[in-house]
Amino acid sequence: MRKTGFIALVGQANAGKSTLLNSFVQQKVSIVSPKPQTTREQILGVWTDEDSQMIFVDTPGFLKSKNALGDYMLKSIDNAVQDVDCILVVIDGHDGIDEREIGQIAKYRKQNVPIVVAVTKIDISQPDKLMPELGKLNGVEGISEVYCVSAKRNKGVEELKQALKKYLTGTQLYFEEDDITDKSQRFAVSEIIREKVLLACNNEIPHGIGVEINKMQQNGSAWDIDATVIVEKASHKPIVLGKHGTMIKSIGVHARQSIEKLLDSRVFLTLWVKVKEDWRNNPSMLNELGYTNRTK
Ligand SMILES: Nc1nc2c(ncn2[C@@H]2O[C@H](COP(=O)(O)OP(=O)(O)OP(=O)(O)O)[C@@H](O)[C@H]2O)c(=O)[nH]1
Ligand SMILES: [Mg+2]
Repeated sequence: MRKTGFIALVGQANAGKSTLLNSFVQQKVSIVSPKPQTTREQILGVWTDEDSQMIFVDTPGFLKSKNALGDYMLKSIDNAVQDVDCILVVIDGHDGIDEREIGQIAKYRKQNVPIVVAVTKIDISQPDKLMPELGKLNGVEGISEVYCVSAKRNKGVEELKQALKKYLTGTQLYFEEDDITDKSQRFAVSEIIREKVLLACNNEIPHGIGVEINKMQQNGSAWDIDATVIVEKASHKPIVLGKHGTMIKSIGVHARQSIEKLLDSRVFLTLWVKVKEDWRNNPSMLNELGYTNRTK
């Protein structure tokens, strides 16, 4: 009988949680960028093999909430750690371990489930700097195991995944054997577009981006997709458009290429840019974009 269960990935923004989740399930289910707060909600990555079904729960990085979207993101971290079999605290080994991370481990002890620490990005960490950082985890109460990995280079990830299997407590399958996520293709398309905007834009713009899919239709052997990139200030619109529309055009090209891979089909993508002032505090906009509070 297979062992099954949920493992929540939590940690600071930018620690490498989504990259690790993608590496666990060997597919890109969660977008990745160097900008903090890339992930905005819980995203499940499902791995099924002959002896297990592991459901990894990606979460937003910890943040100080500044608006209704931030409240939603914090709540989704809290929801994600409820009723899981194990909490995997992801720490950026290159950045070093700080007190906030140790403090969070203490907080998760209250959940009464095993806590495993994944120190990631070891491909860019200097061993002589990493060792004293790891020393900080010695004696922290409640940690069952510590693993060092590089999710980007796929180093140590398989060993960690095998080690996590012992914490699974269920026996029922939660997903079909070939499922890799709980999210729809429509969600994946909107996230790919958001990822390309995050990669192209700097400063405060990434945090205020929303993506709405207006149309997603199969047309013969191709897909017709029409989407709106929402910005929260009028001054952001010309930046996302770029001079003579060059920026949005380049975002569109990169997004189309990734969506074609996802859908394994030709894609015609039309992108619009619209201003919705302060949408991150607007309940109906949050609802429209799918940022609605629900419990797992
Ligand atoms: N060199 C290296 N970079 C990594 C590794 N894992 C993640 N990164 C990079 O770190 C940045 C953040 O990665 P994400 O996976 O988006 O981090 P996250 O913890 O999900 O971030 P939020 O969703 O914003 O909380 C990206 O630029 C990744 O490419 C790794 O193992 N090695
Ligand atoms: Mg993420």
